Amino acid sequence: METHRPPGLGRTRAWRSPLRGPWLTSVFAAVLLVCLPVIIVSGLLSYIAYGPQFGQALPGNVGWLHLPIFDWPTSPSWLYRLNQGLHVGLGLVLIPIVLAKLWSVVPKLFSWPPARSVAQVLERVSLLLLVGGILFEIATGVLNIQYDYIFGFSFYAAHYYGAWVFIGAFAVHLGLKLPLMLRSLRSQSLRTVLRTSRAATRPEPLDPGGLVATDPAPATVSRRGALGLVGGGALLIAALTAGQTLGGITRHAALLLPRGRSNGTGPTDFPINRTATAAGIKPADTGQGWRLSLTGGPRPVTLDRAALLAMQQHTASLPIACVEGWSTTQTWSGVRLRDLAALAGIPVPHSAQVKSLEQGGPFGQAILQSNQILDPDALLALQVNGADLSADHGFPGRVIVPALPGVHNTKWVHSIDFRSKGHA
Ligand SMILES: Nc1nc2c(c(=O)[nH]1)N[C@H]1C(S)=C(S)[C@@H](COP(=O)(O)O)O[C@H]1N2
Ligand SMILES: [Mo]
Repeated sequence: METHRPPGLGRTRAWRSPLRGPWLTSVFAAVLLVCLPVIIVSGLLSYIAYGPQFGQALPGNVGWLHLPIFDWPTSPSWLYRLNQGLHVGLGLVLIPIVLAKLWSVVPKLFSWPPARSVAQVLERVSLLLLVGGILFEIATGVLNIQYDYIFGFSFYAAHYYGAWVFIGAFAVHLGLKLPLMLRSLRSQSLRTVLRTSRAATRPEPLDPGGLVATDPAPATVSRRGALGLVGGGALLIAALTAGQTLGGITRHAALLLPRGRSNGTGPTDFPINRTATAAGIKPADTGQGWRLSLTGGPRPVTLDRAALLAMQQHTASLPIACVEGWSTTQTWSGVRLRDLAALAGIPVPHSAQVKSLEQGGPFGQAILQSNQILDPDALLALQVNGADLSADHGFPGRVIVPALPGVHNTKWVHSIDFRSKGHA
């Protein structure tokens, strides 16, 4: 086998950087080891927040990959905002570190002979799933937050199953490599590396894993410089991203994002996910003739906007937090959902189905849990920041519930069907 090594493979002249070695790889690995579990857990929590118990988490039927289901809480109100801010924000920030880690182990990709033992074949398959999995999750995630649906499959299904492929491979990889990572990190101190200039940069001692170059070229950058470059890249992405979650003036720095900067002026200047026009809402349907119907009780109740405004109004400062990471906190006023439930004759509903004037599609309807209806801050909002809702933000009325994923804060509400326990 050794004599049949194709030119350019393995520990050869092709990979001559004197920076490569177990220590450098382990530094990147340690950062990923701390951050990836946060991304994994927040991703899975987001799935639960969507309400799989109502069949409204995507993908719907995941067989034995289903997650434990619990009622997503309504408090703290920023829970989903934090969850998605971490998932999307940290996911983007880690991209330079993932790329650096891959660069640091690239000779392994070409190791020769390709299959020395069964154990090695298994390890290489797990690496394929690991690297393929993370690149797939990054690619689908980035395309999704940019609303670039160039792929011909469901983003949610792909991202969910891709995540499980990655999680499995990550667990295997961790089991195989954790001791080596810890040993390598102890091989030299970060402080020493940060004090070493380019001229004084030497390769790490040759390692059995084959990361260190046998024929190293002179250093063109110090390890400190390389760490600075990767860390700087991560910080730059953080600076260009954080504004979409933090809001306020930081929103103007969110240059990478399709939503998140300016939407006109005045009380309704905050991000719009889909405009009324895009959703096919006709002004005629939201004018004088608009009625809200409440069903599920002994008899249906129909209210116009004036009747709703005549009910007790409640004001709450609540975020809209989109699954795609952007969020915005505004001051909403309107009627409590629990008051509407009582009016409909179901004071303690088990769930409620909210329907929009926009029929069908992923946004046309949403089902709310009992706690999401009964929370004192859960509203059918009629106004925001003291002004009537704009057409794009859901006039005549929209749902706004603490900690609810943005997508379920239905705009242009048309009807609410309150359901008691045992409803089919
Ligand atoms: N009817 C309807 N409701 C909707 C949407 C929509 O497209 N149509 N978008 C949802 C999504 S994905 C989010 S994040 C929020 C955004 O609200 P905003 O556009 O007022 O910021 O509204 C939700 N409610
Ligand atoms: Mo959203």
